[in-house]
Parts: sequence; structure tokens; C-alpha cells
Amino acid sequence: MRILLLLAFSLFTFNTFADDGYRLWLKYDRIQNETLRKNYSQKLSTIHINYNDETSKVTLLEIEKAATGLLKIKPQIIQNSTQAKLVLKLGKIENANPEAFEIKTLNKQIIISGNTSKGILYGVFEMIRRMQTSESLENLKITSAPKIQLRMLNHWDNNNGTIERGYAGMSLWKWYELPERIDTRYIEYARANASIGINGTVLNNVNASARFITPEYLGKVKALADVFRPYGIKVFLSVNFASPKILGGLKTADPLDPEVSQWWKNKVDEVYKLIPDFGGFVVKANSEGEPGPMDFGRTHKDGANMMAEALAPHKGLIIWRAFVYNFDPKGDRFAAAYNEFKKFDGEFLPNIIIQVKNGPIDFQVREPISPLFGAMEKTPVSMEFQLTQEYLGWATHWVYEGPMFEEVLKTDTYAKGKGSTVAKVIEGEVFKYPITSMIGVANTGSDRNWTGHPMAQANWYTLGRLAWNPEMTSAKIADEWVKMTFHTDAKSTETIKKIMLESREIYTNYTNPLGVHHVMGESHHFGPEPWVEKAPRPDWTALYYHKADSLGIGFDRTEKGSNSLAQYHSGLKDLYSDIDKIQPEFLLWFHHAPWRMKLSTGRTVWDEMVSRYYEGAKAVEQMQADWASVKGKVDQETFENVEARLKTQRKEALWWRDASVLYFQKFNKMPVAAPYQKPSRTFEEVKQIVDVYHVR
Ligand code: GCW
Repeated sequence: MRILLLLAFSLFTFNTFADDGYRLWLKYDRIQNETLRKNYSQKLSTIHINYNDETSKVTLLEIEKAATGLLKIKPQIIQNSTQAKLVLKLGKIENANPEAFEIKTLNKQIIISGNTSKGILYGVFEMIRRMQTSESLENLKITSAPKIQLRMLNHWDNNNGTIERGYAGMSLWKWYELPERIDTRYIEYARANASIGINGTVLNNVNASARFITPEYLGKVKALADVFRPYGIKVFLSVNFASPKILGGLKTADPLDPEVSQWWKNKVDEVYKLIPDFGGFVVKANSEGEPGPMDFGRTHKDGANMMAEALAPHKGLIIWRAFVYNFDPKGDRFAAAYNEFKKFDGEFLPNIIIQVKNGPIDFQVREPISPLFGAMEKTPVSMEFQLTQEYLGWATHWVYEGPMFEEVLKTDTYAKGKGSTVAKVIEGEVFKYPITSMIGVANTGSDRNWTGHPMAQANWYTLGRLAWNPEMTSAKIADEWVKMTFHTDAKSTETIKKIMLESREIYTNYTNPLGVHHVMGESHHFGPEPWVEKAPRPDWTALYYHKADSLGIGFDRTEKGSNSLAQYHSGLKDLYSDIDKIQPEFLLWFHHAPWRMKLSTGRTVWDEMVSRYYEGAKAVEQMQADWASVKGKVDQETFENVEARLKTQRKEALWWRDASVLYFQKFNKMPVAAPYQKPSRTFEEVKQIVDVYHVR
């Protein structure tokens, strides 16, 4: 009994119960600072609300959850609007954006208002975030509206429960239980997304099974749509372009065949009968073996327009992916998407968005921007980022992606002169796009902590915040996330932020320094495999990209090489064209650089690579030391989880370092210069490690 009492006492006093990460950044643990807690409690003690709908219910529930957790109070709903401390008010506000909100202090009341109940929900989450991050709730005068209309997650989930490139367990969607059983996790998912402004979700893999649009599955999709709707989240599906053949028994899926277009129209009508606010279809066509219009001698334009026509009467969208790269033996995969889509600019129907990955190849560790961001003047392009760490060390490497997203969004396309940043392009500012969108390929799964690596939750959080405002800094977002997630002291908060903000560059250094790219394990994409010289397609090898030989390394994309640089506007092209002026981080993306060429850092290309491999791997030790310093300041379960993963990361960083150095030495025959010591293992020894990951 005494032990039990002691235990109960310690639980209440120190708030140290084990944290499995399930609550994400919405932990709502009691605020320790008494003055703040009292101040907030007073401001939330009574609530008046002037509307009543599905969203108002979840909004009130959220306030109650936050107040009972953070403040240990239960707010009272009252009828008298002048007496309430907090007022939720539906009505026209100055900013006409349907998702905008205002939070204002007026006569000692906090008034959260919006043009829609959804806007108010976002305002409420903003107020809660302020409490979680110890910010003042005095004299508020906040207006906020999303700069991007569609802020989405794309799940690469299959109907058998697996997730393509997923490292956090199985799919969240339990298709075999739906539509009858609604897992409470779907609600937690919706809350988390709404809290960061995400308003769309594509439930299934872009390598799409046609099954998702059968009546059986549509019933399940409807059940999910019903759960998400109050949280302002619309459901989308990825579809298989050959569905009219696979499901409809037609002889063809030719987009210009009237029977085919009629089939899609009927299918779309069927979908909207069940889900009137359905978002639309995502299509991966003629890419990596997926069917598409080119199978029938047609074009991406023909395919997209035919489907868009079916969706238009329902205000649905076609999100057509630009990730296409037919192999051209003389060509450069870098140029493929631009070559395929630029020519159709202006010919797509208005309800079509072209979804473009941030870089021209494929979510590599560091990529220059896709030239399409500066090129599509009459067709909206959207940003596709990848949250799941396919090329970023799966769930064992701690890589905070915020700085990478920020680097991409701040890049200037020079499309309309200086200042035409990628952020401005996707906000629709540069070319006046009528539809705007940013998506993240989800990193969620059935693991209790959602993302496998506890720190990967931050990448999900960041996507939402950046989609709301692409000009937010990753430092600010990291600050919010750490405060909301860890509720720890100022010093530990700073330490965790420091690790986060450095982590992406550290990972880049020990895996892909100076713009080396596509040198990861073949097909599974884990660990180093720069020696892949043969694959089903040459542009799936590593050699195709690094082109190492006795003289140098890197892909010449200047006029003397593939000339893919010509796809950029001159301002950006100029930054990359000159081998002597290019930022070292992008060097090998655009130049075949001599091993012995001196860089601005004072070292030769080879010495600089070696230095980055070694310093990068060593920096993981610093991450470990920094993390060790927060022991006792963050929850023990999370502490140990991250500590263990860092150990693996350290081991794998050394593996990357040694494998890369020993492999490239075969070409340049140059030594590992002091102060670094050559790897103690042989090339053959390191090479073998990767075989573990091959399931072939
Ligand atoms: O990054 C590559 C992945 C594929 C993925 C493809 C895509 C869904 O290796 O697994 O397929 O991109 O984005 O379509």
C-alpha cells in the first residue's frame, strides 16, 4: 500500500509516466508553471459558442481535452456571450479565405472567429499551441489564413495492409474491419492533422490497386471520410489508369475511347453519391510500370483531361503526377519530367494539378529543385515532399527534414525575375494559379508512436505547418514541435532543437557529400551501394549518376554534358553552371569534377569528400552526446528509444563512410589524408553488409 501511495504521489508530482509517443505533439500534460497555468485557466473557464455543427462538437471536445490536460480544469459552456471568457464566433471576418481565423482580445474576452467552423477549429488549435509553448494569451490580435489551399498527406498504403516505403509498421487503415468498425486511431489521426492544418488525405498507394474504387472498398472509404469530415479533412484516392479494363471489363483504357470516358463518368458519379465532398483522384501514369495513356498511343494530357472531365461536375480534382521517366539511352533522367509536361502547359483542364516531387530525380538526400517549378505558367503545380525516409535512413537515422524543405522552398526559380521562389510558385503567387497544393508522402504506420523513429513525428508536423505557410522557418517549427512534444526545460529544448537542425546536413555528409546522388542500396534504398553498375534499367544504377572514373566524379549537366541545366531560368542556371562558383553542396549534381580540383574550402574534391564522410559520421557521436545530456529531462521510454536508434545510426554512418571511401578509391587511387585514418575494414567486408537488406 505504501509503495502504491508513493507511486501515485510521484506520478502526480513529476508527471513522469512512460510515454509511448502515441499522443504526438498533442500531449496536453499539465503545465508546470503555476502562474501561466492560472492565467490560462482563467481565460478558458467559460465558453460561448454561436454555432452548432459536426465541427463545433469536435472543436469543443478539443478545448476540453486541452483544458483538462494542460490546466486540469473543465471549462463551462455558457449561453451568455458577454460573460464568457472565450467566445467561438462564426461570422464574416476580414480575411475572406474560408479557412482563415482571427483570435482577438476584446473586453477581456478571447474571441476566436472564422468564416467557417473549420477556420475556427484551426484558430482553437492555434490557441492551444500557444498554451503548449508557454506563449501569452494577453492582448491577442492574430489573423491567419493558409497560403496553400490543399494541404495533404499521401499514403502509400496497399489494401493488404502493407505500406510501400513505410518504416513504421502496417497501414493505419484496417480495411478488413471497415466500414463496420471505426478504430479510435482514425479520430486521433484526424485530430493530429487538423491541429497542423492538413485538410486532405490520399488513402492509398499511387501504385494503385483498382480495388479501391470497387463498391466494396468505396463503402470503407466513405466510413473514413465520415470520420475525417468534422476535422475538415477531405478524402482522395489514387486510381489505377487501367481500371476500366480491370474492373469494367472493357477491352481498352484508351482515354479517347468514348466507352472508357463514360466508364469513368459513371464511376465518379458512384463515388460522389457516397461521398459528396470527395476530393478527387491522384494518378501515377506511365511511370515505373504503372498503366497510363501512353499505352494506347495517347499523352498525359489526353489521360488527365479525360478523367478531369468526369470529375468537373462534382468539383473534384485530378492530381496528375509528374514523376515519369521513360528511359532514354542518350538522355538524362533529370530532364524527363520537364520534357514530358512543359509542352502541354496551357492544355490541361482547370481542375488538374500537376504534382511535382521537390527534385528532378527522386527524393534524394539533397536535390536541386525540379525545373518544372519555374516552368508551368498556366498549369498549377503542387509540391510533393517525402516524409517517409526512403532515402534518409528509414527509421534508424534521425533526420529532421525541415531544413531540407526550407532549402527547397527558398530556392529562387527566377521565373518572373528575382524573388520567384518555389514557395511563391506553389502559393500561386508567381503564375496566379487558381488551385494550390502541397503534399507529404506520409511516414505514419501502425507503430504505437506512429512514425517508428520518435523524432520523425517532427517531419509530419513540419509538413502541415509549412503547407499553411511555406515561408515559416524550420527553426521556428522545430521550436514549436519540441516544446509541444517534450514539455521540458529551456536548456534541453535548445539541445534537442540543435540536434534536429543539424541532423539533415550530418546525414548528407556521411552519405551523399558534395551532391553525390542515387548511390543507395538498389531497390530497397537503404545503406550505401555506389557500386551498383547493373540493374533492370541503367537509370536505376548508381554508376549512371556518380560517373566516377580515374579522372573525376559527378554528372555533367552543363552544355558540355546533358545540358539539363538549360531547363532552369538563367538566374538559377548561372548559380550552377560555373564549376568554380557553384556551391560545393551541389557540385556533383552538375559537374564531372576532377578529383584533384581545389574547392572554395581549400581542399581538393576528394579530400573534401573524405572530410565530409568522416566529419559526418563523427557528428553522430556528437548527436549521441547531446542526446545523453537530456537524460532525465525527457520521458525515459522515449529517451531510451532514441538512444538505441542513435547507436544504430552511428554504426550505419560508419558503414556509409567506409563503403563510399573504399569504393571511390578504386577509381582515384588517392589516400585518406590526415587527420583521418583509412577504414580498418576491406571493401569486400563492407560490401557484404548491404546483402542483409536485399530480399531478392
Ligand atoms: O521513390 C520512388 C519509390 C517508389 C515509389 C515511387 C513514386 C510509389 O522508390 O516506391 O512508388 O518513387 O513516387 O511513385
